Amino acid sequence: MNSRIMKKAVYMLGFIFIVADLFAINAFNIEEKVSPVVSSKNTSVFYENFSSGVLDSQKWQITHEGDFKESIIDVYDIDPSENIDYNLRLGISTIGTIDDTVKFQGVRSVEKVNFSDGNEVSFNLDWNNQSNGCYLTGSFYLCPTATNANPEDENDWMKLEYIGVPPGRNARSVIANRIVGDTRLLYSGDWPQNRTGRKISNQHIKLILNNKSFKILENGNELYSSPSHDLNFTSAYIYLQMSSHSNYPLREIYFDNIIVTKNTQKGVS
Ligand SMILES: [Ca+2]
Repeated sequence: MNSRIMKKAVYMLGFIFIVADLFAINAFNIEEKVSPVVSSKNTSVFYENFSSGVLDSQKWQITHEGDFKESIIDVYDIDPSENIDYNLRLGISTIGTIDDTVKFQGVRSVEKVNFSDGNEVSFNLDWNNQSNGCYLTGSFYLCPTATNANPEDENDWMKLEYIGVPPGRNARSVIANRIVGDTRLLYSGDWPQNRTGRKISNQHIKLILNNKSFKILENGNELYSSPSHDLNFTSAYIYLQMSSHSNYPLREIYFDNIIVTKNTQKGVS
């Protein structure tokens, strides 16, 4: 091979490497960034940030109850910029549906999560700045039984729920459980004395559970704490749910960063 051909070959190889590098950089840029919140990936017993861009049927089962005009349960990039932030998207339109029923939908974890030894469960619920969130709910359930319908109809569970209050820009929060069919309201803020609710946005929730007690933090602040949770189960399916009354246009909420980690603290103070 003469030297001119050799030079050409070297230039060509260099060009190929530069192009390959650009592709690699682009591939890196379009990956979802891992937030500091989820830095515990390696120590978690359950971890979901939806970064694959699709709903993983090995991890999640879809749940439904009632009739819909339109139902969306998918993984969606909510970041309006060129960055990517995949979330679980739940959306319902109930225009023209049956008047006297509430419609429920969401996902349930395929596997149970054990929280008997002081695990922490955290997630983000983005209320999506509702302009009319009246009677819309976004809920998180721990429930020891599997259903593909509404977990609220099961015999045992605990839930944290946000409910949109009229005229629809604010919401309130509810913590409740059901033990052998007996439903108990644990927390409702200052509802119903104060009916205006409060502004919520992207709520970061952490539940700290052990064999007896539990505590719920909302955006780093304590929302509820009890020395005894009275739950008769120590492992449960995670349900992420939404509900809507009839005759509302399409409304969407988002969940992300569902993580269960081993709590290294002893007990809950
Ligand atoms: Ca995500």
